[in-house]
Amino acid sequence: MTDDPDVKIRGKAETRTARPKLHKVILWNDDFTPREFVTVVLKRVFGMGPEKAHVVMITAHRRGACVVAVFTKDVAETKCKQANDYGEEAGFPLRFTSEPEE
Ligand code: TYC
Repeated sequence: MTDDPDVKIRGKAETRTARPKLHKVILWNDDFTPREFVTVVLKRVFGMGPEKAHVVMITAHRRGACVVAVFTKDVAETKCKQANDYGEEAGFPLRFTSEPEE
């Protein structure tokens, strides 16, 4: 028996369900990165269309941060690095982070 909520009990046997936690990518606002640059990065790295990229950018701008999307841990970390590298190469403090979903 177990208290782990990821372990489901079916009948007499225990069935372990491999359900790796998803990780959310968060975009943080700053005072220096141009809005247009943020939307370009969202389109390139996260495959967003222009409207969605604008909504995510403006949400981070107004509220301080915005969840971009959720991915497996590896994909979330890779996309954060790609997006942060774009900002760094252009000399902007644009910052994406990732963390496990609750
Ligand atoms: N606040 C920036 C500006 O006014 C734009 C911006 C939006 C930067 C979202 C980062 O995550 C961000 N130029």
